[in-house]
Amino acid sequence: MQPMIQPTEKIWHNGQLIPWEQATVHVLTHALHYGSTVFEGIRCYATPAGPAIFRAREHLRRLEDSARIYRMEIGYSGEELLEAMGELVRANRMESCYLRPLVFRGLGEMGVLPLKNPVEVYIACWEWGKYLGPEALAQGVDACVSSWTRLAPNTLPAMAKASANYMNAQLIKMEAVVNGYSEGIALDAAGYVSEGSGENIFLARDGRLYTPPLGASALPGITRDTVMRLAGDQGIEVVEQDVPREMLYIAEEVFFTGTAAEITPVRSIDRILIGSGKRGPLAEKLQKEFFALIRGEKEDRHRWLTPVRAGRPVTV
Ligand code: PPE
Repeated sequence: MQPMIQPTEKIWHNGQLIPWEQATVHVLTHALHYGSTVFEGIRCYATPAGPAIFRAREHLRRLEDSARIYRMEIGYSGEELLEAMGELVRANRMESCYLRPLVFRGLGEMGVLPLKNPVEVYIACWEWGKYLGPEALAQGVDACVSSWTRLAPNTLPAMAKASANYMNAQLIKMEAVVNGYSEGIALDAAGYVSEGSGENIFLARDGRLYTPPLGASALPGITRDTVMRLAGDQGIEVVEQDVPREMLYIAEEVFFTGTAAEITPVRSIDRILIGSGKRGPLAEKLQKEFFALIRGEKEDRHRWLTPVRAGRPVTV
């Protein structure tokens, strides 16, 4: 479910914590006109050792990748941004939250060529509950195959997490929601399954998991990688291959993965029940492992959690 934003005290901007109300931009900001923004979405979870950011380094690396693709200089190292995220979570006294680093071309020249516009870096955070509704994780969601195609290769680069890509995502999502579905699944330009508007997708058949390759215009999801590793740990085979649309309908299970969506089962697609129309055993097994890890109930064997407190005093 989409949260109404609850203001926090601070937002991080170009190296400083500023009051929430001051985190505004000019109407002639380049990004507002031409979509020139790259961003991340990262969860910080409550653990017995305090708030801990999940796979922070992998998310920040993807932010650097996105910026590089668009010839943007972030101006802060991954370590500096990691430090900034910790500072922000502490300053806002969040136990858990969703972090949103945003890097965009600011106010300067007007016109498509962005190279001289200043690059602005912000990090905000807020509380974000269950992405596809409170019951989604246990019951599964109803999805449809979108009439919109995902970004074609060599148009908007799908490996960059760029705001412009989310115009396509909005078309997919709006169409799904106005037609009574929770989410839309887009095909790639060749007609193979790509991903959801804000999630990667997996399906299970004969005990094996399948997920589209990155070449199918799918975002290199961090949760996608997490699920592949957790499946590997449990001896579940994961095959990255082109997925024909009809393979969704005959799957035993389908689930979405994403930072916001976590691991969300899909119970029907185009009103065809997936398996028995309930969360399947593989999704449940992976969810159990995932939630135990992020809650700090299981040893963090992959070193995926970065504690925010870690001996640093709270500075407000
Ligand atoms: N595909 C898309 C298009 C996508 O937006 C996301 C994340 C993923 C895959 C999964 O990636 P990852 O979070 O690294 O596992 N979508 C983010 C934003 C959602 C939003 O509505 O905003 C997210 O989940 O944070």
